[in-house]
Amino acid sequence: MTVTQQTWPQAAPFWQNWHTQAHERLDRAFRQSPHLHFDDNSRLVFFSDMHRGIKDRYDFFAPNENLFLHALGHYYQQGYTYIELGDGDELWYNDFARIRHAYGRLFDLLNQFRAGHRLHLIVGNHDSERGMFDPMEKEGMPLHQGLVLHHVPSSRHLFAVHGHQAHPKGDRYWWFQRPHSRYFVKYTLPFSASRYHFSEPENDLQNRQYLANMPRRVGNRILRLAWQLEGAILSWAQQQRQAVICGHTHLCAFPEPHSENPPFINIGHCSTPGYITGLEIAGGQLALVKWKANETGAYQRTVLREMAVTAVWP
Ligand SMILES: [Mn+2]
Repeated sequence: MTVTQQTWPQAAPFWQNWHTQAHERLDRAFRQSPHLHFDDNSRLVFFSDMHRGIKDRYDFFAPNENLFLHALGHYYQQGYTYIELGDGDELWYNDFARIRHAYGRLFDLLNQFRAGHRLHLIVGNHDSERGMFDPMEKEGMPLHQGLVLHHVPSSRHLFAVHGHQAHPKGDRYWWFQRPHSRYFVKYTLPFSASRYHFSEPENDLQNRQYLANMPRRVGNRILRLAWQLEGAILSWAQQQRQAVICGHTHLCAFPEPHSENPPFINIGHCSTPGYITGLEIAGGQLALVKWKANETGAYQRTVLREMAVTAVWP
């Protein structure tokens, strides 16, 4: 398979070890995930990686709040079920109570989805102040490791998971990593305000996304871990013959039409000011979408790429 060969030199024991451990964690997440059945009348929408903070200078979702509320409000009106695919909240930097207070309107909307049994929360690494497999909840609502989506008419499966399970070291050092982020990294990276802003994905994903506001070569060095991590998920998807929908790396991915590669979808993120990306499943179609303001300031939705659910395994 060409995709993983680019990112995973077979000879290096480190990579093999990483993939073995990543696959074990993905297996475990898969076993712990509840199942959700859907058909061609179902409407599902996924967003991830808002990293909601407390609207301070480290909260890059704040400028997107109205855009996100507009998009999610649209899906609420249209009868969609909302699946938050991890890293909704930035708990490495903040306490949940303060985030909840800063984003009252957004949590009200989430509670409206919840009241209609139309909300599912999937855990991301930043949703937890503890280890990744520790039980977690938000306002009494459990966070799941993932969600196994069954398309009833075609009996095809899609596995929705945040994707941090494929990180090489897992989160063995969470007790160090979380406080280290909160009390050190946050204040000592003068470039942090621009560091994780990503270039905007264009129609049909023609461009490769990069880290904006820094030289391309420097950004690519930082992104290398993201590409390698996706390589670990791809090889798991291939071995398990399991289509995957993930987030975590903030980089959009969607199979090309008639592609031989395993169906691997990354829904992108919502924490670069100016645009958000997500995934819709409706009418038996998967569509990677982008929302942003047009020249007149009106919020607009564009489909970046789409395919039929039945084309997931050709
Ligand atoms: Mn993440």
